[in-house]
Amino acid sequence: MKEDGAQVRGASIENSAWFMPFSMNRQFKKQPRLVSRADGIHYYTPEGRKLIDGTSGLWCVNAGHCRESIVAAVQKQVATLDFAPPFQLGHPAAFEFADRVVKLAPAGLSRVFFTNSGSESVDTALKLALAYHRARGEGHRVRLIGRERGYHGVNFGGTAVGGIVGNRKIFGALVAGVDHIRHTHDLARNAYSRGQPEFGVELADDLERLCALHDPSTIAALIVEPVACSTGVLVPPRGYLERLREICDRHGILLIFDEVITGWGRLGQPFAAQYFGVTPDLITTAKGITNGTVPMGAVLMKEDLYQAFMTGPELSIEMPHGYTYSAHPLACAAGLATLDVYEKEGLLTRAGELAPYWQQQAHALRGLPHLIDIRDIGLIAAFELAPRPGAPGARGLEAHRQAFEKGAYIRATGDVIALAPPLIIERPEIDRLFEILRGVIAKLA
Ligand code: PXG
Repeated sequence: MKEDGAQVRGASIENSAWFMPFSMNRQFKKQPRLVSRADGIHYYTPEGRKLIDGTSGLWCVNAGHCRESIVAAVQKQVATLDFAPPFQLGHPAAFEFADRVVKLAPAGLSRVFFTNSGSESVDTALKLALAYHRARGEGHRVRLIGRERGYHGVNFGGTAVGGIVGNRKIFGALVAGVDHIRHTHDLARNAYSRGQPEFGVELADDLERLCALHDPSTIAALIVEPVACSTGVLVPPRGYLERLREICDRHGILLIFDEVITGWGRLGQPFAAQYFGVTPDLITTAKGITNGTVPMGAVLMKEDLYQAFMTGPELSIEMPHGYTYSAHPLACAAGLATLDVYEKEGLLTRAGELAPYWQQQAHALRGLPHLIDIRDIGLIAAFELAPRPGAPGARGLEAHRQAFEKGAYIRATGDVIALAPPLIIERPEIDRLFEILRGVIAKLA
């Protein structure tokens, strides 16, 4: 089997039918990078080369790969109850898992709607926000506000409230009535911040600008990632999320935290809401909810949101929304086993214990060529490279490829390298990951 050829296990990669997501299909298929096995914090290539997983897969395998108890739970479930319809029927694990999930949520977020991905969670939360206002006689609240450089998945609602031009521009008008507040990234004032940057709390006031423009009574919800991870790890300035909460309260706007990445222990608390001490009205999540093993997402909501739907005749469907695979038995089994691992191993708080060391080792790379910022929070770090003149993104891509050769899987979005390893990582492995990254950055042209 060769990695750089067109043939792996008899399958032609170069001419493969697979239209790969968010990938450079033609380039990748000529020079594929494959993994065929994983264990703990490592991936293995088909030739058996070991790679440190620097980004927990795609920010989802928080407890590390192929954990025995999760594997066993999924195997047992698939052989017992492979599927159960979630509309007007249930299976025990769905109710048990829902109750376990909300126990870990910030106080007051006591109900959960299951989906199959982060994108579905986001669109579900946006629909819940609109329907909630309507149920309370405030159907005039129809606008949805996102933030520049936000990523909220790829469905229509999430693409519309998202703030990445490349993801939006080719899909037409998307969803009507959407606007965006400014992003918080400010290298001039905040480069090389450790944890939350000092400057930028006033950027939250941009929400007041949109309230003045549209009238707050037309705004249903604001959705933000507590830390915007996909667009290069943008850590919120101190006081910023608190101020967003105040402004939303002042104007009756629902605040949605998109915690698809920041949920499940990434910052040292089950959710970033608890880490920052700011409680949103809804939380969207996915990924780490099943340790990435079986697709699943969830929307957590405050009790009064749920109760607003539980009115009207009892013989009515309170929420005309849901998926064939909502609360899929395999996902619930994986989720329950995942929560057991998180709890037994203290993983939902472990990032807090590792963070000081992680931060110190990350910032030790300061001074390498082309590096213009290092930022971190919890068990996340980002390294921003100056774009190569005339070729933005080239250095990031090159770093990703070189790291793969040198023994680490890392993410690059544009010229920002992002790291977020499994929460089971040990200090010597952190050292190894940064050593590989140091070597890679040092050699970039
Ligand atoms: N919201 C947020 C905040 C996300 O990070 C989604 C929604 C969508 O989730 P699904 O499960 O539909 O993909 C995400 C996904 C990256 C990367 O490298 C990040 C995501 C997905 C793929 C790659 O930063 N986040």
